Amino acid sequence: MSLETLGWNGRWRELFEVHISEGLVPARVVGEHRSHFRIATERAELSAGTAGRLRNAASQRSDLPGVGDFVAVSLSKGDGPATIEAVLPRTSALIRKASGTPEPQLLAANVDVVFIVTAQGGDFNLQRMKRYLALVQQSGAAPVIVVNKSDLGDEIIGLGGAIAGIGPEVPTHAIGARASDGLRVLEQYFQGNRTVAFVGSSGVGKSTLTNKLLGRDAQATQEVRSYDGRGRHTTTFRQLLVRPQGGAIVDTPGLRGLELWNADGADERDFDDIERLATQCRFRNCRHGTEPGCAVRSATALGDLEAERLADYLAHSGGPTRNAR
Ligand SMILES: Nc1nc2c(ncn2[C@@H]2O[C@H](COP(=O)(O)OP(=O)(O)OP(=O)(O)O)[C@@H](O)[C@H]2O)c(=O)[nH]1
Ligand SMILES: [Mg+2]
Ligand SMILES: [Zn+2]
Repeated sequence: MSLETLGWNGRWRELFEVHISEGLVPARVVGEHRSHFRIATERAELSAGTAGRLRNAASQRSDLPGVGDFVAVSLSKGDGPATIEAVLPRTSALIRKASGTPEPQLLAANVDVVFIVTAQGGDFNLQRMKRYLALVQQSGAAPVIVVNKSDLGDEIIGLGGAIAGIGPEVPTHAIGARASDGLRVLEQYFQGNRTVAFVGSSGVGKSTLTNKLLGRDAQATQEVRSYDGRGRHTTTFRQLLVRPQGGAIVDTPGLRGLELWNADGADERDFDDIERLATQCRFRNCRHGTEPGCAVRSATALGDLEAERLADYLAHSGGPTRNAR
């Protein structure tokens, strides 16, 4: 795969020039995991760590590499992981400054367009849309509102005034991802190998739309819960997926933190996301305290899970906070 398909262009070539003499290779970060990154170079997709020098120079966590970053890497001679030596200056940065997280969290870098995805059938919430819009407007990327699940009705489009009130200049498209209804209009946003990130509540169909626009089933999707129509936090890692037709998609997990301030506070009471993470802990009976290989603690450290929510969960489940004496 050529770097151009990944969004590489004259700007990046120029910025990378200083690293050529250092023997470094250009790459894009396509995945962020607990202990490592996945990067794509012109030749291969590889695992990578970050150079200590880079970690020491970062004044905050969002300075460190994240999904979408173009980076300069040194390849290992053997089978070992590559090392990210430098992050090229970003054109945009989608950064969440949520309550409860210790530091600003980088959701995606070098994103040109963000689809703020909502869905017919009860997801729409004007306050939440405004928070998403603020997040995008601060990032340097262009916002686009995508109303999914057209087969379930047209109540949101009927509320046209409310959406227009958010920002009249924001393009809004009604689509049905599952039946591939109206997807062609979205192609324009990928032109010139641009990168589009999808944000929105769990269950609105971000991964379904990702798969349709990629033309393959790259991402897992899951039915919303029958009793309240909410999603199940199926996507747990941010990932950049390259489209064979050009352009890239950053699929993201539903942003719990942005929903915490819902008027009804309902989101604070269910912990599906934490229980899902807990299935990845090394020990079945992990109490998410000091156990090694705890996926829940790792998610907190990565900023994917708010420390506040974890504390709330532990208090409800009788975890280590309650029992710590
Ligand atoms: N009725 C209807 N359902 C859809 C449509 N698009 C997606 N869905 C369904 O909505 C459910 C959730 O879809 P996902 O793509 O997993 O949602 P997501 O936004 O990625 O959710 P998270 O990964 O949890 O953040 C699945 O059962 C999809 O089949 C649509 O156009 N109409
Ligand atoms: Mg998903
Ligand atoms: Zn654990």
